[in-house]
Amino acid sequence: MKVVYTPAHLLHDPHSEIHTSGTHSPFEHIGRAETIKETLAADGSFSFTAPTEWGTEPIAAVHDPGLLRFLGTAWAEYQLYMPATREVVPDVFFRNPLRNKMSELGEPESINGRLGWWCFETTTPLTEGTYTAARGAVDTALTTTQIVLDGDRWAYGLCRPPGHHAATSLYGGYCFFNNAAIAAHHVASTTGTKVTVLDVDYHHGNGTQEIFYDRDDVQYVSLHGDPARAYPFTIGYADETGTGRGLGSNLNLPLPERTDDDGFVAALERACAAIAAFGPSTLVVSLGLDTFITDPICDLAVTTAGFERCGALVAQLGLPTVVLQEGGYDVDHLGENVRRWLVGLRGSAG
Ligand code: OKP
Ligand code: ZN
Repeated sequence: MKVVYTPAHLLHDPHSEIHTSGTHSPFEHIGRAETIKETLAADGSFSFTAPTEWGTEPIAAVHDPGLLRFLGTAWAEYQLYMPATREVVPDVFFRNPLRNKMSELGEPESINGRLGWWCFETTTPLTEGTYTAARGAVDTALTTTQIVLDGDRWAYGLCRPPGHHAATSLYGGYCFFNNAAIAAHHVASTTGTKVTVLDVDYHHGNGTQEIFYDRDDVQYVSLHGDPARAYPFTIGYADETGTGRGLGSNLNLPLPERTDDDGFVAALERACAAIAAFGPSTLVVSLGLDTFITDPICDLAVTTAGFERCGALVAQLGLPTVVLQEGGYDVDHLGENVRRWLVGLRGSAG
């Protein structure tokens, strides 16, 4: 199986994150991608390749061009206002009720105002190299997709930073550009065929859902911690099934606390049945390993053996499969959990 990796992710290197109302070392850090790379390299059966450059066009096909522009210049602009800041985070967010009964406002002018306009939460710092790293993750996703479009049965893109919380016009949740959505749109738009994004990360992929919510050519299916208790709290409920032409092509399967291997696999079986009914040409998997039993910020109880079962179940769909990295924060087990999921997927096919 081919693995797409770029060291560009090392340029996104925040030193702190706001966590439980205090500061904490970031859960989403460079060591995550490095341990995955090292574990897959040590296995010996994965072949590594670097991404090619895809430019901004496939990003602008999915995201607001304003978001793309903002992320490209925000760190440098902030330095003019407040130099020598390592992490740039908003201190005010635009919320609709602020301007209740008033005319709609566009993007504000000042850098602080714009941060709160394009970002939706506090745990996604911009650093000097963040934009380059985020562009690298998109290139990784698209190169992995191309490998599958060119005929490989599956491929794995070691995307970092992750992507599934990034919406059309918002970044947040450790995500800047929605790698999986950009990949899925690329397949749908260049082949004219249907695509499914299967999201098995612990967190609901609010960005991916929002991007495809009114479309019938891209299905979004997600297993995640119930937003009644889990991030992102205001989206990811079972009654969100799509709108307009997209009605029926969005499936959320919220899961209770401590869901174990059997519970997760049972939900994944439901997901796979819905995918088979939709009939996509291609599957894009948003692969998060933060459903793991000892993940520091999540509360499900999937084991390493469970991840292999999940990969094997997804393989039974018999679809060309683009696997893209999302979350997973128990770094001591992350590499092995990814490896086992991919071993399950490829089975004895090598
Ligand atoms: C990204 B992905 C801990 C709370 C973190 C953001 C979670 C983003 C998860 N300080 N909030 O879906 O794994
Ligand atoms: Zn997650």
